[in-house]
Amino acid sequence: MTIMIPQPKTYGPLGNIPQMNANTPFQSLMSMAQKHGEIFRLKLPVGNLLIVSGYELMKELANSPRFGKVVEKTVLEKVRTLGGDGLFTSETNDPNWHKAHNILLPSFSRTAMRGYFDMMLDLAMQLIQKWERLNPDEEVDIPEDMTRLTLDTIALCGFNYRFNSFYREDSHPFVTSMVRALDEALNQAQRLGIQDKLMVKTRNKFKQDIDFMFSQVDKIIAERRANGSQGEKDLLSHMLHGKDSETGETLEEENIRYQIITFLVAGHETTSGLLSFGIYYLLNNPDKLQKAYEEIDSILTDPIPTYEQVKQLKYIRMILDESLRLWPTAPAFNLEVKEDTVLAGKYDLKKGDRLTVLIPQLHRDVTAWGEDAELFRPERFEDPSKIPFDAYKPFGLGQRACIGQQFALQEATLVLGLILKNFELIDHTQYKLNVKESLTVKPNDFKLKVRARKKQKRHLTEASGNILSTESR
Ligand code: FDE
Repeated sequence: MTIMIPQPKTYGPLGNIPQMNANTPFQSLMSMAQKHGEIFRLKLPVGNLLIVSGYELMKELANSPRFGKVVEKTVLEKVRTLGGDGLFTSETNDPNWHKAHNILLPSFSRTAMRGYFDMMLDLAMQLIQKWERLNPDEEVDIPEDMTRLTLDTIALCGFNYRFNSFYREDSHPFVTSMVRALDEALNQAQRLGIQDKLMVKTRNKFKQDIDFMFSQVDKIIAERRANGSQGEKDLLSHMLHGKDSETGETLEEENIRYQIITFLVAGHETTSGLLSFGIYYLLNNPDKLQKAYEEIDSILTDPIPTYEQVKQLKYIRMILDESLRLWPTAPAFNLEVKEDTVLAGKYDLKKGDRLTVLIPQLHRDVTAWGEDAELFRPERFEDPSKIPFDAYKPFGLGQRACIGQQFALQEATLVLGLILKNFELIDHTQYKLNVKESLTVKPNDFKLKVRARKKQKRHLTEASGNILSTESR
């Protein structure tokens, strides 16, 4: 016997629009999920959606070929104007997805990460140096500086290009165009077709921004082709020379452009949001912060950390894992039902139905995480055998899971480690979390002051420890 999938009350032709806050759609969905449960139906101008957030259902969705990623008609299709047939916005049955996936997988493997370490460190040190030079009363905008860092890191590791965001007040022109175009892509997804057609000026600007981005990236690719490789270890050199192990084919020029734009889009806000949430949670959990400082002080003993040391930062990694649990910065992904089927023995689904997995709500399912699911507790990730993996999907699933996972985690571990090694963070506004949404989520208007850590004091306590031990001898 199957049961009806619940649906919140609809308002005639408006369907469920009145329940959606246009600025915080994910948070609207989260509160509806609390009310309507593991799966519910929504009627929106873009069509009917099924919103899924239950552990029991995910066990099946994550492990069955009856479900697979689609580039849905709302948001991803708009982002496709920028990302083309790059990895993120291509369909799984597109030959270019397979080719690029095969060619790029080794570039994102765990072992490949060592090759990016020095470039990541270069940008992390720029952040540290900027903060060291601030006057005591100056504030740092955490998400803004984290975005400078992650964007510059993916550009340097991606195609050996420096946006030099720490040396400018305003964004690099490419970044301005990218941010504006992404914003407009999201706005288009929310506007009705007719409204959209009327906005001629906005549409022209959108086209200009995209043309500008394409021309800039094409120039970089052409220059690299012309000059040949100078021993760069970046993604671009892998893309120019890599061959698909199945077919022996290489990537086409236009596809390489789309991949580069894809990495910039996918790799910056997600990782910067992760770092911002991590810092937010540490400040609000002093005992965890203390534990993090202890790990940093015992492992990052040299001024410049090594790749091996960063790999040893287990507690920092757990902090990031737990931050991604409470606020997975890419908060949803979409699956299509491949054949008529029954989900979890109770819900009828039809071929072509679209499922949206609402990750933050899945990550708070008490049946997987326990009654304290809302609490920040990195210790959940201590013992891998105790992690309910089907209820933990910050990087999506299956073959379409995030290719940048190791990259993002290595970068974030290094940066959070270096921040804690060098600074004391001061929450002078007693910040209350307020989550801002775009394609990703991040803390809105989150500002702190930073002070160099009093290394002096540590030496003093160490010294007095010595005195004590001499005395007690
Ligand atoms: C992807 C991804 C995902 C899935 C989506 C869907 O399904 O639709 C997710 C969920 C994610 N991703 C998430 C994330 C988070 C973080 C922190 C990140 N992410 C990061 C990064 C970095 C980089 C570079 C990246 N990322 C990238 C990417 C890509 C390319 C993709 C697509 C893949 C395929 O093949 O499809 C993704 N990412 Fe991420």
